[in-house]
Amino acid sequence: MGQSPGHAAELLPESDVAHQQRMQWFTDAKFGLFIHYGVYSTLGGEWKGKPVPKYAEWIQRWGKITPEEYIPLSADFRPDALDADAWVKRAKEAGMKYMVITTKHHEGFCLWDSDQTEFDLGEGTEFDRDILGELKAACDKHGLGFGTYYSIIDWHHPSQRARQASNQTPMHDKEGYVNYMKAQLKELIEQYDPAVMWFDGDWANWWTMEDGVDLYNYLRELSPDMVINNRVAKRKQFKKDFGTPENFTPGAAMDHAWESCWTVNHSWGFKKSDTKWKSTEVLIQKLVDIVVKGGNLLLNVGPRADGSWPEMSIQQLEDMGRWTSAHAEALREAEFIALPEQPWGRVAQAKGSKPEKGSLFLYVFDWPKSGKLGLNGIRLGQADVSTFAGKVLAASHTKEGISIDLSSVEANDYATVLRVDYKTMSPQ
Ligand code: FHN
Repeated sequence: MGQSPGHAAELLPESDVAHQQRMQWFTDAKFGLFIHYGVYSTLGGEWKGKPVPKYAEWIQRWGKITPEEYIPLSADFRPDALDADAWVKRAKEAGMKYMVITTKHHEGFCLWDSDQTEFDLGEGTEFDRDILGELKAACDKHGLGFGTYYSIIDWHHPSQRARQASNQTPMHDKEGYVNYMKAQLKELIEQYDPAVMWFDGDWANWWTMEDGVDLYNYLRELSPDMVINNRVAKRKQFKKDFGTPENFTPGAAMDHAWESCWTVNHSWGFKKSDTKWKSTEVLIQKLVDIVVKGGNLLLNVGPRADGSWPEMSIQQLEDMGRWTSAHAEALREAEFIALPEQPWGRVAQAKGSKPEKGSLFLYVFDWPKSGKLGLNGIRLGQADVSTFAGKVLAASHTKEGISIDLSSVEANDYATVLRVDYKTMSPQ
């Protein structure tokens, strides 16, 4: 699956059943927390007193910071205020089921004490807590999956280090670097047993599909149940274990598992000047839009270097949590149904629905001025019942589909959920 023709390396065999079983928790999860956290968090997107454009975790590149200037900044990275339990509780209360943290972003700094490098949060620094261990323990305690992000490009490793960080890192010793990655990934697996290994940086021109397949197989043997994202190889062609659209939501369901990552403002890493906070309405509607198409939303927060979160992101997650807990069924039970686009919002079918009996969830984003909701492209049997919070709503057939009377429905600010239970359903 996902390999280009004539490709030498083969994925280790896995039956469809085994694959589906391994992936089930992930596809059921629907919503996860992404965390971008590293030495760049100490700068908050500013260099020498001035904001640097673009993503804060890329500041080394866009601020033209040399390795000699950047490396010493790691001494300022002290997550003293990091409260793993509080981070994970915020995620849980927002309705998230897993988290993924940047254990090594492009800057090359490692958030755990790696035997492979000194550029890490570990021995030799004044900070001697194992923050990944704390987060993993908190995830276990609160029932969330723990995931580790790992960048393939590495601006610090001697095989790629240059005067200036770049999009295409030079490569001087690929074999040495691949061994380094494998040793580090083994450390992560042995120490933290991640449920997800989330790669990035696959666009490096020295990284091939074959390298990705080899790494995938290596990891699969080390951790048979771990879920691995498609950026382990080349994201545009490789589909296993899940696709990773970024700042983008596909128009329909896909033939493989996928997770769309978005951030709560603009930058992934903490950036003081970034005020492009997404509204709760945008975030909830994004979550619904993704979930009805069978995907997961991985929503990113960029904590400050000390481990505290910007107030706004705490607020955003709390607001989302109020909606997700009130509409848990309409999120957890949603399955893709191919229907024409509905101008007012989204539609999903409830798990296990069949043409002869089932339910639909309607998520109303834009309130129809007429007070009547037209569900187009569908014909239902006579005894079909549309409900809102247990109240039965009047519904009638129209030329286009059905029309539901919303006069007794109280609109929700973000997305109002109705349920339609039908005895028969057919396309219009
Ligand atoms: O370059 C990174 C970026 O900094 C961020 O980590 C995002 C998250 O998916 N991924 C990369 C670009 O694809």
